Amino acid sequence: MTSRKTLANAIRALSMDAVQKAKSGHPGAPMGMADIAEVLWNDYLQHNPANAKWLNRDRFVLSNGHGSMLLYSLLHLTGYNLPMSELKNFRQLHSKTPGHPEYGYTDGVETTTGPLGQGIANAVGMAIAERTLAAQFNRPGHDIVDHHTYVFLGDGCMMEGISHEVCSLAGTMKLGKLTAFYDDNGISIDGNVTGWFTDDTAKRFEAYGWHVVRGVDGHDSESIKAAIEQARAVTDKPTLLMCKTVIGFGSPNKAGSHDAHGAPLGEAEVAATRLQLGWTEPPFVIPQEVYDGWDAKAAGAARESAWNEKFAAYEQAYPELAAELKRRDLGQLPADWQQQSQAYIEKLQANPAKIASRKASQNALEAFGPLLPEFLGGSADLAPSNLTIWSKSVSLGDNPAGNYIHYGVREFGMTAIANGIAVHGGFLPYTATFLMFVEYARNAVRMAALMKLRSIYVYTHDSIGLGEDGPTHQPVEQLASLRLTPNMHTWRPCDQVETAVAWQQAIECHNGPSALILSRQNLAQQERTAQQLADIARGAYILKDADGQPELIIIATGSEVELAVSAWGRLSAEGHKVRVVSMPSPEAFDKQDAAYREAVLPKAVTKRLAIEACIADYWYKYVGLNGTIIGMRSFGESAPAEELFKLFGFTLENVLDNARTLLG
Ligand SMILES: Cc1ncc(C[n+]2csc(CCOP(=O)(O)OP(=O)(O)O)c2C)c(N)n1
Repeated sequence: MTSRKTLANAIRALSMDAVQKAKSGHPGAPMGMADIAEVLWNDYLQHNPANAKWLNRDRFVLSNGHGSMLLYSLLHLTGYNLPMSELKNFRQLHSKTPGHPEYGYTDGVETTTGPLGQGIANAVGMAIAERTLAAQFNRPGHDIVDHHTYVFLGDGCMMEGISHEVCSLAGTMKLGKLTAFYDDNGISIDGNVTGWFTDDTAKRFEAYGWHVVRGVDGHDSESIKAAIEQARAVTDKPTLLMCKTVIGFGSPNKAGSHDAHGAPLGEAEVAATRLQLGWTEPPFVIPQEVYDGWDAKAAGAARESAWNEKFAAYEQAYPELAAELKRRDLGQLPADWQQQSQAYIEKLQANPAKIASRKASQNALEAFGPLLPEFLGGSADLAPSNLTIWSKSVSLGDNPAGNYIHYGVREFGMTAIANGIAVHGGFLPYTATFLMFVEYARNAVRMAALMKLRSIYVYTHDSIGLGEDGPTHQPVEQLASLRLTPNMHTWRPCDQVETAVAWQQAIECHNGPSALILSRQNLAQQERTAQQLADIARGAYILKDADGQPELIIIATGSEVELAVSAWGRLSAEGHKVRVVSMPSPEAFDKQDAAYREAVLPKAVTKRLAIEACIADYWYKYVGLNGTIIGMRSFGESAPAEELFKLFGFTLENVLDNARTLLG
């Protein structure tokens, strides 16, 4: 039988050879963590290489994503759809082996990692999802959802602030099936970490309420095994395994040094490492007995078919639950969704109300929530302001089968945890904070967009309209930057009807996250025909119009639509032909066919005015260089909202002045 060392050396050889061939990459971490990975993957990980999406698989996350060759080696060796040609193509265009693991590119890559600290956050999300799904669906004698979440992380992840946010929450939530392997090699890019990272990490995690196993020899399989056993024995706390490893293990001149971190070892050192490891094969050649030692295909198929039998028994006993679990796993909406959501929107249109869009959002949750048990909501300690709790919200703290997470003041952690929940499957996460604090969550928002995740962001207090809290809390540039993020779907609704449509569209969106940009202040309801109601979902539509070709088009979003409509009334009375376009989602509008876009914004009409209480520059795209924008060009101020709207020109008089100047 092939020794464990030889099995681990296969990872080392593949990693150093792939990095060498690519002329870039990180050989050190894969070489250092190879022994740990070998024990975890060969002795513990419950997975099936033939079905990377098997519902009950253990989740594995490489938070130190720079060590991507570790994961690619594991997937290749254990039998996933990742042939050697892909390893030879490491970091090349259209390969399944990009520089960092990318969700959706490679079977078996559970999440995109690379920005340090977010993989551990995603893993916390996966562990929350597993426990919640289990609580919602398992029945006595039927443990259908029952898997572990394992995560590797290094000093970089530990230093990142987000690791504090999420590990603190994981401790509080007692996520007993989460096991983190800390690659305690004492090295980061700049060298030995003693100059910049001297925390007592074990004590830190104990303070969070974690179970910590100290002194794991990351190169001794018995020590690793014993540590994993200890982790599994403690079921009411997440476990951190403090694994002492040597970065670049096996490299005679670069092991233990940052020289092994982020560059190829070099031809001569690769040869010397082969000698030291006793690895005699040429690059990208794995002996059959080594493949045999790693092959997880038969065991994986057996595991999944055993689970399938369990599921069949569950289906027999609980047919409705089983069907519901399948639906949720596939991310499908309930059969009556279309009809019910549409009926709600029509009802709102027929029953006008002047309410804040954040309140309208809560009403939408109240209407849609009963249809969507997959909702797993939460807010970063702003629930009473974000209005994210509805009458059937149940905190996971009170009931493990609940549907609401009190994330605490952890915007970045919350958003990255939601990413983990989304990739786990079975849930539709929504999270919330003030729009301003998207800044704190920014990179996790970007990762959700990059991964095209189904995740909904409720961002309230959307402009200077939040008033007295002042410029620290008043978003200016945030909305535009969300709109500029690829795969992001941004909605800034103008009344309760557009808010419900925004929720509906976000819920139906399967190719990226959606951001709902909501007001603190009340917004008047607009009148609409059935056609106008249907056109909201197209991102922009004609809300008010003139007979024939308009002389002027006013484009507005959210709280500024009211102003545009008032101006339209006055200008029309003066005999001008004016059109008002409500544009809750420019991105959705841009995706409409050319005929629709031309019908709403005819190219011939060049007199255009945009009104939005956020950064002005975004709107040149729609008004052109000769157009006029009433928007923000500075940060806000602390004062009541009405005074601020006056100060910054969001008044009927100013809109009329600008419109008249354009009309000439
Ligand atoms: C948020 C973020 N900042 C910086 C980097 C660049 N970076 C990649 S690896 C690394 C050092 C990581 O050190 P460690 O986790 O100890 O990894 P090791 O050197 O042990 O492989 C840095 C700074 C990154 N990937 N993500």
